[in-house]
Amino acid sequence: MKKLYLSVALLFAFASGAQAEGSMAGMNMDGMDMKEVQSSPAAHAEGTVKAIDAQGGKVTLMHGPVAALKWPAMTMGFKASAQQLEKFKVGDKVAFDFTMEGSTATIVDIRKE
Ligand SMILES: [Cu+2]
Repeated sequence: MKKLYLSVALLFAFASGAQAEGSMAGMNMDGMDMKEVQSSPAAHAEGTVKAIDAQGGKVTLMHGPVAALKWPAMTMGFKASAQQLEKFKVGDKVAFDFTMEGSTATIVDIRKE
C-alpha cells in the first residue's frame, strides 16, 4: 500500500514536472525572440513615403514585410527627426533602418532607393 502511494506520487511529480518543463520551453522561446529583437541594433525595411510631418517628427511609411520582426507589409508611422526627413517627399521609395522600443518605431537611417 505504501509502495503504491509512492508510485502515484512519483508519477504525479513526473507529470507536473514535464508540464512545467513544457511551459518553460515556451517562455524561453518568447525570451529568445525578444532578445533577438532587442540585441539587433535596427531592423531593415523598404517602403514608400505616404506622409511627412517634419515638425512633428513623424513619417508615415508603407513598408514591405519585416522578417526580423515577423511583420507583414503595412502602413505605419515612425518617429524621425526633421533633419532626417528634409530631403524626402511623399511618393519617394525609401530603404530604412529603425528600432522598436515598446510600440514606438524610430527611424535610425533612411535613404532613397
Ligand atoms: Cu509596420
